[in-house]
Amino acid sequence: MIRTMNYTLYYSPGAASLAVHWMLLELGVPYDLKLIDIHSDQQFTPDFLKLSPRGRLPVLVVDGQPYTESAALLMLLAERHPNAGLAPRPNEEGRAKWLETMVYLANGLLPPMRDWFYADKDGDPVHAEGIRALVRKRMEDAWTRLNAEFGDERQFMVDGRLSTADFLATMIMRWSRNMPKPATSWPRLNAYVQRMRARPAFIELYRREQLTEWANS
Ligand SMILES: N[C@@H](CCC(=O)N[C@@H](CS)C(=O)NCC(=O)O)C(=O)O
Repeated sequence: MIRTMNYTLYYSPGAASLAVHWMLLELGVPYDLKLIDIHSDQQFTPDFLKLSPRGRLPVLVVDGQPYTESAALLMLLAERHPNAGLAPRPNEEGRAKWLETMVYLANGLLPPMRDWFYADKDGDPVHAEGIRALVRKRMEDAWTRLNAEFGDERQFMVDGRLSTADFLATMIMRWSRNMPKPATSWPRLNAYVQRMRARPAFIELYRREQLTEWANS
């Protein structure tokens, strides 16, 4: 039984922390927010490296213990707040699809998006253009597939219900906004994004992270 609910999120505006921040707002739980500006390399200060040894965001401190990996943090929060219904429970309808979708997003889409932004830094800059060309193909194939899966009726990533997968997927779609073909070039994904961005928690997230780009007009 979980006795306390004490959260501190280390974030940088628009970074992989965004999905976790959004979920905390959807849950309506109290949390502390600490800004680590990755554009001024604050992720490499000795104090932050104690929390996240690779210097990566997000970090969520849960009851005094730091944890990383956005997808895992979303799943952890869903588990700690089961009544919010942001993940199907074991044996509940949609559970298998939810697991599949979370792993697909974390395994199939987060790594190429990191490569899109960090090809020069994580690898040899000589190969960066080739890496980005592959990422572009992977992401466009993914958007094509997701767009087809959405059909005309489906509202959410896991049919029939809002879940952690929506915060993760929307964040990844947001990161594609300056790619040659962003996710919103696909009509059903565009409609999905419009719905997700209209959520009051998303609007509040933008206010708290002081984001403006890629909002509903
Ligand atoms: N798989 C990780 C990716 C974490 C990640 O790469 N975060 C980026 C921001 S989006 C970061 O910390 N960048 C700073 C750096 O690598 O120096 C997650 O989803 O949490």
